[in-house]
Amino acid sequence: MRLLHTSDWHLGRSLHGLDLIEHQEAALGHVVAVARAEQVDAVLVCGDVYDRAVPPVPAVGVFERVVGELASFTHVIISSGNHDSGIRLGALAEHLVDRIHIRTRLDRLDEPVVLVDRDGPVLVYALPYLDPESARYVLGGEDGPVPRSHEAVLGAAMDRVRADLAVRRAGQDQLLRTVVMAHAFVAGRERPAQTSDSERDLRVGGVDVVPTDVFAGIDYTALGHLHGPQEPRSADGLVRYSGSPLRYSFSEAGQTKGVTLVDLDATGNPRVRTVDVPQPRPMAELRGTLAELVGDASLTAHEGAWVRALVTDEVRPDRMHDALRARFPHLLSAHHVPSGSGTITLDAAAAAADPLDVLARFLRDASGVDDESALAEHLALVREHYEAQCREDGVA
Ligand SMILES: [Mn+2]
Repeated sequence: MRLLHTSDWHLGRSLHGLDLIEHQEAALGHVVAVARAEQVDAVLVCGDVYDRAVPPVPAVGVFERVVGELASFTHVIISSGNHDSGIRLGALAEHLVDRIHIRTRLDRLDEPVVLVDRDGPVLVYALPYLDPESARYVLGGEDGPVPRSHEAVLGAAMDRVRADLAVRRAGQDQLLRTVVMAHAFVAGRERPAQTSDSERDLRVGGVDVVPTDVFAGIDYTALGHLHGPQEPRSADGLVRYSGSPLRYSFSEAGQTKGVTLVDLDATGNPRVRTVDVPQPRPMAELRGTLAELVGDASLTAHEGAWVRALVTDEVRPDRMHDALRARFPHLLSAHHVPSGSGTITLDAAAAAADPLDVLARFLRDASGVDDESALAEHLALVREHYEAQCREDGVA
């Protein structure tokens, strides 16, 4: 059985103010062509179909065209990510027949899509993104809700998957091959994950990282969330991120973007290869004085790229943007970062981590309060409201 694994389309996303929808449609057109040429049995889309809960109209149009085209020759299995609104993405999903399978509901996550080839069935459990705060109640048993963590809710979901598998496997000798789709921050025990700036933090709800062990016993685990393709180390079965089809931040400038093709043999052994998706433009982050950036001959290669410029002059040069744009017409962002200055740029602060940590640092610095327990009280209140708002916005 041959599967095409992709994720994190982020339809409707812009890049430093640049609307990417045409590039997204072109990239997904390429994905459709790969699926057709490789005669895949199914395309797996592992969450973050859209960039936000209420996507712009052109993004919905691209989704409809791409999925419609895929469904004309193969199965499409779609699950929701942390950027998607499960309810909106999953509208009518219960009434779809035939080749389009959209899985966004927590109460049915243990019902697999069953694909069949000459070697027998493959069960695809497409888990929607699980928000720890709400999922812990749905997935709890007689003992009450499961702990409020990504590992706990995903672990509970996988317990349900294994229970379903046990029932299906009981009393039959046909081998049941298994695939799980999930959207989470998963890491192997010894290998740090490679993150990018365009992934929205999952720290809301506690520790974000989920160990690969939760997917033990599954032949192939198709992940979404991290935008760089990678394989977290796993004791058994193969666990893999396909990565996004396009670069969505300058931190991804060096990543090769594509899709993953998975061949499951008769025993469920997966063999993977990647197919690159052509990118609309190269991307480059350039650092130097304005004179270097506009004059250095070695930068000629980047003139056609989407450029982020970090200008290191001691004093902010006049008409910095105009000068840069004259050389790099596709300049997307330019910042003045005087060398040797100790200031934290907004980018560095934002990338630092948990937005609540950033706020805590600010409160400590700005209020001069050194009573940590008073601070903790404020922060608990802020966390409560922040997380409630995230849930309401459908971003967590
Ligand atoms: Mn994503």
